[in-house]
Amino acid sequence: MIKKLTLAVLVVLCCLSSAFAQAKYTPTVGNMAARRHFQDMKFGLFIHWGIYSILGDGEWVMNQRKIPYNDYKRLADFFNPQEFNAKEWVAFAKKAGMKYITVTSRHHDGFSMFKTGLSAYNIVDATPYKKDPMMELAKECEKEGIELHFYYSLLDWGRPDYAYGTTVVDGKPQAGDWLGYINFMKGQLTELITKYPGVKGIWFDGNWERPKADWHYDDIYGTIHKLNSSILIGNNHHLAPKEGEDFQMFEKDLPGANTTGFSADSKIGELPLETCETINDNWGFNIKDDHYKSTKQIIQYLVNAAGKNANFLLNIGPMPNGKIQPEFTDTMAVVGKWVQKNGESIYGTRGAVVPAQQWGVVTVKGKTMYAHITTAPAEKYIFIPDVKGTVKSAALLAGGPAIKFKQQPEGLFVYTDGLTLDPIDTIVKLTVN
Ligand code: FHN
Repeated sequence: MIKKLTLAVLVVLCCLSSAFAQAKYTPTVGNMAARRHFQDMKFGLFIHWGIYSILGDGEWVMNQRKIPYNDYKRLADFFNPQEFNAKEWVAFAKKAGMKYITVTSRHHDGFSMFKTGLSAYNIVDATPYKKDPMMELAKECEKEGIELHFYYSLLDWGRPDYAYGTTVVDGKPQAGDWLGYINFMKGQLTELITKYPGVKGIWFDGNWERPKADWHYDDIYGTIHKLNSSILIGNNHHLAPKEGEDFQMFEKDLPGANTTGFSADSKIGELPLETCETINDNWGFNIKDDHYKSTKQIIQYLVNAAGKNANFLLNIGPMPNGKIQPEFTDTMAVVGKWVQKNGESIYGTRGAVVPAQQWGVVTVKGKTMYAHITTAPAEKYIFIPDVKGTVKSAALLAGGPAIKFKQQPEGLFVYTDGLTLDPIDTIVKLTVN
């Protein structure tokens, strides 16, 4: 009798627990369309901006200089970005040819750069600025047709419920209030998605700090998708994608590479891809960092990312007054000119159709292939393996006479002798039947 009862209780419990678990994630039709659109956009602006910007030493300054949390919090008292102008930020992105912005709504220091009812430690309630730049940005993005994604840190260096530094046992940190913290995040994410117009994506970061914790992603991702099923969720956990995610991201490396050590376990999955990189060496504003990437480096990063079927999210760290430094503006104006001229070979294309070659990469849109020659070929031709269909014509995207080519079963030879190669990217446009 007791045995039968125990069995019955077990069955009920099992049913209950499966009712609580989110079923396998099936993206909606709207979500799939959003993914395609995301892939078409190709180029985005990443922005790291917070109270840490005041110290001009990157966004990890509190942690790296071992500033006690309560002392660090004082930065909020003098964060007053009077020069912030959402129009300038969005115009910067547009001029550079970027189609979306991913901005830090809350970084690891736990400071909310938006008005939240769930913590007084936010830009409206804790700073003399008293305004919400994320709202300004959201409105401006919507007006200008730029997509807005929010970066959101899972890791928090200061909140007692997160209890930074505590050990994780059986998926749960030993100190703090883990479920309370998860609920706090769900609450903030709900605010970000429901109050800010036109939000299209959430970019999580910080899982790597507690890789063994149960982050309750079923619940967190489920909450987001329930609020808006088209929202694209990505998580910078440096692992293969998890159930419920809509795109896969790579940090400071193209998909398949691992120069940073972040991507050792990032097996490339089936989702849309994105890779992020800094314009100098830092994410957040660093006053000493003048190791700026050249326009050539940035353009080639964009081209190589597209060739590997990934978006390129290029980061800037605006100054504490809200201004973008002129070095970034100058560089990106040049990049923007290039994109304006050559955008047809980037936007709306797909990559990884042909593997990257010694001379460069290939992007594809419908029946058009674009061979991007970024390194002078060793021979007087480039070879594109496994071309599907019959190639009808070849010419420089920049214009000019037809280019000689020869198609064989193993691939296509495009002859480059007689061409003046562009030191950044010589784009050969090929039409295929
Ligand atoms: O720790 C962060 C870092 O500050 C920055 O936000 C980058 C962006 O990809 N992500 C983390 C490191 O993986």
